[in-house]
Amino acid sequence: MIFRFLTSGESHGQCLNAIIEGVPSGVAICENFINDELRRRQMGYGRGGRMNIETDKVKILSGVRHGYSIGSPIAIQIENKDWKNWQVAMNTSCVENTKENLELIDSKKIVNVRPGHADYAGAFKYNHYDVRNILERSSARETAVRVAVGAIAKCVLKEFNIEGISIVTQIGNIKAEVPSNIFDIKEKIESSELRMADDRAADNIKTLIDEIRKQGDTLGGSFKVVYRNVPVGLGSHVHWDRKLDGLLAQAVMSIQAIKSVEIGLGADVAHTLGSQTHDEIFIENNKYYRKTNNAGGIEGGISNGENIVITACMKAIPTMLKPLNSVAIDKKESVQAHFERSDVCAVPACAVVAESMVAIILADALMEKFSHDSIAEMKTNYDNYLKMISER
Ligand code: EPS
Repeated sequence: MIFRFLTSGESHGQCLNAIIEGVPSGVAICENFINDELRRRQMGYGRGGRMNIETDKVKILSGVRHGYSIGSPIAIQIENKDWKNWQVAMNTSCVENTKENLELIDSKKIVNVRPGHADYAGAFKYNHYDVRNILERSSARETAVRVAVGAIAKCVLKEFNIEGISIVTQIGNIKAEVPSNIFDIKEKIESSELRMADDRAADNIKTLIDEIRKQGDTLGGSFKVVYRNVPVGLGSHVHWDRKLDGLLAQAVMSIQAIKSVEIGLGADVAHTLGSQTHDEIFIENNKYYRKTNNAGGIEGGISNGENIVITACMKAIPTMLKPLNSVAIDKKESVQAHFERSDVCAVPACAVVAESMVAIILADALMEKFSHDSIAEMKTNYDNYLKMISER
């Protein structure tokens, strides 16, 4: 990959960090835009108390000068406001061995693993008896900094007029109607607490979330991410690890709690005839076009110029007030799973995270195809390529 990044940070640690490498020089990057993206991720009906504590803001520490990338690695940081409540329990240094400190650290220790979370497998893999050492990093808090990285990828995409959107399609057993051109209703989606355009479904879902919260349970759902103006020719058919659909699926699947990722028709291809699956190609005034986009904009691992359409499903959050049967990994006893403040439903937030992950993969694919040292060089190559394919 050319657009590479690593993140660090624990959910209740001091901050989240990322170092991003590969961003071409000359890309306009401003903190306000990144902060707007961070705000979008923090919204959503069904969130827990944590979102009242955090107001995520990015600090750009390097790689950007006077609002433009300079080609060197970009370091960013998001402070955890909740850190002030965790300075003893999560300190990176040894804390004083006072009775008060020891009791506090002990009160934050978790041994009753939550089924569905990384607790159980992580405890064995990393040899921990306090699964806080696992959950602090496996927490979806990490997605805040991914959205900041995605915002920088979006700054690259903007230079090529490529833009994305996400919409929630289902929460629990309630499906929402999704209009065919969701870009036309962008404002409606952005102003909806559930990232939906279907008011009736949204009202029913809010009632459902309230009920499920009272029951001490949680909800999952699904969402769609669409990107438009993606040129034909990103990704490649020649190797498994260069296929655009494979890269997108991995990136979206890597988001906490995602259990399925589909491109275009997705799972429906299993029962759809070839004649109903493949998007016929037409020509008019020397221009190729399609009437359908069942392929979700990707054929043979290469973008085909149509919108990139991805649907993903998020499982219900495993931290539940009504706990499941589980085990204590210290005493080897049957217990109820641990509960700690959490969200009832985070599907709208997850949709924004997926938009960000898709932006990262598309920006990377664009850089692979059109070079990546400076945005000027990239644009020249891009324009030449468009001219070349239009003359064929
Ligand atoms: C999360 C648990 C909750 C969520 C958190 C993800 O955090 P806390 O334990 O502090 O209440 O709010 O999500 C975020 C903090 C976030 O920024 O999205 C978990 O266990 O995954």
